[in-house]
Amino acid sequence: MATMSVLGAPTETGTYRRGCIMGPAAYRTAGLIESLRDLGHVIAEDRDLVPDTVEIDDAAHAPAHGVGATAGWVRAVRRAFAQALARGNVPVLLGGDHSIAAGSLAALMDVAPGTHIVWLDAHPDFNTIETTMSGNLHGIPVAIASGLPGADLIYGGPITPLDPRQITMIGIRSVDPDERKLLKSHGVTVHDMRDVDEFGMGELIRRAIRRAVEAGARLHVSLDVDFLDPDVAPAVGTTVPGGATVREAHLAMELLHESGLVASLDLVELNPFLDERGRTATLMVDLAASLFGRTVMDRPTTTW
Ligand code: B3U
Ligand code: MN
Ligand code: MN
Repeated sequence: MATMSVLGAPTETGTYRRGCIMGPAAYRTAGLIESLRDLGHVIAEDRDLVPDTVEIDDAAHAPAHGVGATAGWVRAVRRAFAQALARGNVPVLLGGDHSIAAGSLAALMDVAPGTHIVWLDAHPDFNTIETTMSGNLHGIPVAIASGLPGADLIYGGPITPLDPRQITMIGIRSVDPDERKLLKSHGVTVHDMRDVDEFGMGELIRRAIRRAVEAGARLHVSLDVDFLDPDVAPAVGTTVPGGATVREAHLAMELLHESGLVASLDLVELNPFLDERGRTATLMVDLAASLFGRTVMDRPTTTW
């Protein structure tokens, strides 16, 4: 059983669409804390973070917007997440938009630099402050945590960059042209939905686990609501058809749990304003429960 730090980051500065600010409250309303406790985990802290005050001239970085505000959140998340890791806790970061993962990824590299990243998302979020076309900073966290342009600006100081070869992305189905080039040149393992269809979710997750086992690494899971198909998870600003099913997502979580390697989690991009009677929040809570040990029957699914 784990001791956990539940850290809320109610932010929406990385998007144009409002509503993610309600994410942490919706997870709690959907029973996240009780679900984790029912599994035997200890919740050592459960709080919302407060962003740093960062003065940046946004206009100088257009089309990027909300740069200073996002930097303030990223820095606060990085500190709190690193502190939780250093205490030996499992941090569970509740977004907020995905820009805050720049904080969790940097914290991981501060405290546990070998950690492998399982990025479950419709998007790779591998734009830089220079390549972003939308200007939405939820599209840049992986790139800047890897030290690409925008890192100095957002972090305001040095980071230990994430090696992009430590990342496995699954569920990808929307990639910008420059982003595609960057993913290839940096050696990120990207499994698009075609891979999911062709090889199956179980096999792709097993490959990510095997890679981590071979490297002696632990795993961080970053779960974007839009990894899921919008039919089952409508509460997200950037819906992309053709996402993971409920069953695929649960299988991914169960296998990751059984690896025994998962040491931290981001739950991001939930926009409760767009939800239908809490169904997306509830599904995300159920997936978190699977990731942290809930099973239907009391047996492991398989081995790798
Ligand atoms: N790649 C696009 C779209 C996007 C990224 N992340 C989300 N949407 N949620 C961008 O805006 O950078
Ligand atoms: Mn994302
Ligand atoms: Mn996404």
